[in-house]
Amino acid sequence: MDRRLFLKTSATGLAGLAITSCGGSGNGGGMGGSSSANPSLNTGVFTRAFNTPPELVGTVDLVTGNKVFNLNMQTGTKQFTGQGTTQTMGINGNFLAPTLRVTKGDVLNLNVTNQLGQETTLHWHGMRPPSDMDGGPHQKILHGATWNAAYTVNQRASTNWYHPHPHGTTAAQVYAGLAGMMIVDDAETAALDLPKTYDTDDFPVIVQDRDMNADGSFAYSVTRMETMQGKKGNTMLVNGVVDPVLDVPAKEVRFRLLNGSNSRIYNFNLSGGLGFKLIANEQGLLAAPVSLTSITMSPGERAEIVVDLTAQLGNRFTFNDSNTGIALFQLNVNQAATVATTTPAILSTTLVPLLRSQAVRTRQFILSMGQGNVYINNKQMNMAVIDEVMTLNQIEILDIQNTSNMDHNFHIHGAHFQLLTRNGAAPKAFEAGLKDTVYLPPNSRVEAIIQFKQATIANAPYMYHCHILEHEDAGMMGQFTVV
Ligand SMILES: [Cu+2]
Repeated sequence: MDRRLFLKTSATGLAGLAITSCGGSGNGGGMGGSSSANPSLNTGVFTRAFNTPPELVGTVDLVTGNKVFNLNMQTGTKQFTGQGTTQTMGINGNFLAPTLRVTKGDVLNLNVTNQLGQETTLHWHGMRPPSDMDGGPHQKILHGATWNAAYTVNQRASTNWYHPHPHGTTAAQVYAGLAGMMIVDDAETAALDLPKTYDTDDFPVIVQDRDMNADGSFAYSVTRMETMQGKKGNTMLVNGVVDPVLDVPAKEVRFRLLNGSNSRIYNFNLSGGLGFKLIANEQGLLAAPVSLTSITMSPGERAEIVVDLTAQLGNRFTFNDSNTGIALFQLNVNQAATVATTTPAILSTTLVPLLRSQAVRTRQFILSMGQGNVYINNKQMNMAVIDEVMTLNQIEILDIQNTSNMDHNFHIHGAHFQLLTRNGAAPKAFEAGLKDTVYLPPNSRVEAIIQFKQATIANAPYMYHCHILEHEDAGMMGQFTVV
């Protein structure tokens, strides 16, 4: 897509967002190239209730046995802090979306109605539906229309998410609030002694940053520089709330972390040096827990962590981002536990690593920037061009290189991968396991091994792209078929 067209469609996409009190603020409003001039509204004082999105388990169709979900993509308004009101988008609500809860083997019937007043799509990030049910840029939903996505859950337990994916306007729609979690359960995880009671000891944590005016309304603008750097704001939301406090029992607590931001990279930790165990990344359980004191996450990545608060009754901790120094939410350990859990030392015996020796070819993806544009393999997304043709069931190495001086990452649809190397060395333990999104810091390289197990449907290619959404919209995306 050419640059002017991109800016034009972006502006259209943003038309529904209020830009209130943006004049005369005296802080530059992001002009002049810095990514966000508005100061953070995070206060370090946690007064708002933690928001756990409602869980939607679907209704069982008595004839087919399918699980039916009705999802309404709608507009709304919301006050985040102060008196400022922002026009928002949400699913079955004003901002964000319900957590969809499904089980391996379920046949899903997702009825998605678009009431946004603009074209959209709805993509199941991390799920593995047939390509015509993927919700990518080709499965357009016009305003007023309902799209039915029907597919069988054919993957292990994992924390996934869903968000719009229309080419050129994804960033604005996600920023306005269209994002939700999609959790898959299976027998392997059900049998483990892990925290697993939703909203009691198992919590979604969707982290997003927003550029906010002093009154808490969104100061949405995307300058050319912001497009190149990725839109960032200095105010952090957790499940759509600024400065929330979460009351938790004195036991192991599980957090399903999602970096749902357009472009910000976080490095999360807990106050007081409190460590945690990483038990899963994007595509489910690791073989064994990995003890960490911090974790880096780029947009679209997920991580499930267990924090042991058994001996912490009466104490409070903050969950922080060390990249900005901002405390995102507070844990208030104020309840005695009624049931304990003990995270096992072995989590999964079903992870079968793909081996370099099994790969029949290496396919290169070069993420680059130049003259204010973003590229993969020196090309920009063209809806009419198939960039790569994969062979069904073939095992390949993806050699992914960021040759620019800025952050990127790489997400692929319809398949998952394992890292072989990062900058020539073995990947760190926290990047073990199955992934669908991987961070590429400036001038870095990863090798990932992958098998394409799902043939594409005609006229419905899968996507690969940078998940910095401004980059994706600007064309840092390609399409592939599996035949
Ligand atoms: Cu990028």
